[in-house]
Amino acid sequence: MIRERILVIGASGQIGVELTLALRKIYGNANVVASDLREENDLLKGTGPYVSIDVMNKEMLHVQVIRQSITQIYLLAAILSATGEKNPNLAWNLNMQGLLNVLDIAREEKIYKVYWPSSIAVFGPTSPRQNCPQQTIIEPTTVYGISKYAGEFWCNYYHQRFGVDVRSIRYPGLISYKSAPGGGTTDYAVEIFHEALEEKKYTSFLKEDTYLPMMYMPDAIRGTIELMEAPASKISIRHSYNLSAMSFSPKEIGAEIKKHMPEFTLDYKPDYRQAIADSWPQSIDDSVATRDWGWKPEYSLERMTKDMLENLKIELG
Ligand code: NAD
Ligand code: AKB
Repeated sequence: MIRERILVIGASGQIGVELTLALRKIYGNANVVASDLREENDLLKGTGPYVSIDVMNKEMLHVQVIRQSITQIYLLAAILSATGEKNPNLAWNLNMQGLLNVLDIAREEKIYKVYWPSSIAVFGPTSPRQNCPQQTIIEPTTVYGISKYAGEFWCNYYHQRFGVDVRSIRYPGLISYKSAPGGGTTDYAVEIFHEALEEKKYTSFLKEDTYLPMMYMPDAIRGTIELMEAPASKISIRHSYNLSAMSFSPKEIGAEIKKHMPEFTLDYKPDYRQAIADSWPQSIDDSVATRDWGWKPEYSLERMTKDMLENLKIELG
């Protein structure tokens, strides 16, 4: 049996913190190496090894993979949709070169498994808006979406051509209380909870009726680990799996928060992120993930809202 040594790249980010902690529970603290360009997140400090890695520096990455005897890599470093529209070159360079560096090293060092997330941002205005299928018209209009779609093809290519066991999920917008989101269009659905508790009001940068696919972080972490632990024979999609949990609009999440905090008020001031949101589907068909490896979400809008408010209240004191 292989003794797993896992490298998480981008471990100080919104997903990275929680995924690293979850992987450490399964594989042991010492066997999950967290890495990032920025400093170690406070929640990770003292829980296991941390190394500073710039995924763009292939040589440095390669040295660390060998030195740390890495058997699996989770690549989370990326520029998200909103930041990407402000700096398209940076988004394209990091999202593409970072992935190619990891896939190349995985091939050369015979890394056992690679995880790389894609996004619902691969879909564009010509994709079906409701229950967007696994395979459909995909014409993204953001640089982030273009980079994710190209990345999906690179993952499939490295699997077909070199046998790299790379697996991927098209996450919807992720909602969490432990670590802050990093420059996406769906970030309003996290900010709204912080502002509700701190200011009792929130101004949404998306219009009230903008429906988007969303997921609570515990579901995303569980889904990621379930995909990575599934037997390779069950994985029919080597591009990236659609995954879904809930869809809601700013007005709907505001109403759900109001059930717990009647004094909460919400208004709207749409900005450049509205056009990004309008280019994405409102809901996702994830039946292929359910069929292949048994995916099933656990959190609804109601359950997530209750959990977010309870936990954030504790965090904010
Ligand atoms: P994030 O921005 O919160 O975290 C990314 C981390 O990568 C940051 O800590 C950053 O410092 C690090 N990083 C940036 N450049 C780096 C570099 N050159 N070398 C090493 N580290 C670097 O992002 P996230 O929300 O945690 O997203 C992780 C992945 O999941 C990304 O690929 C993202 O596209 C994807 N995703 C996220 C969501 C979401 O809602 N959070 C949805 C769909 C897909
Ligand atoms: C973003 O809004 O950019 C991300 C995503 C859906 O990929 N949350």
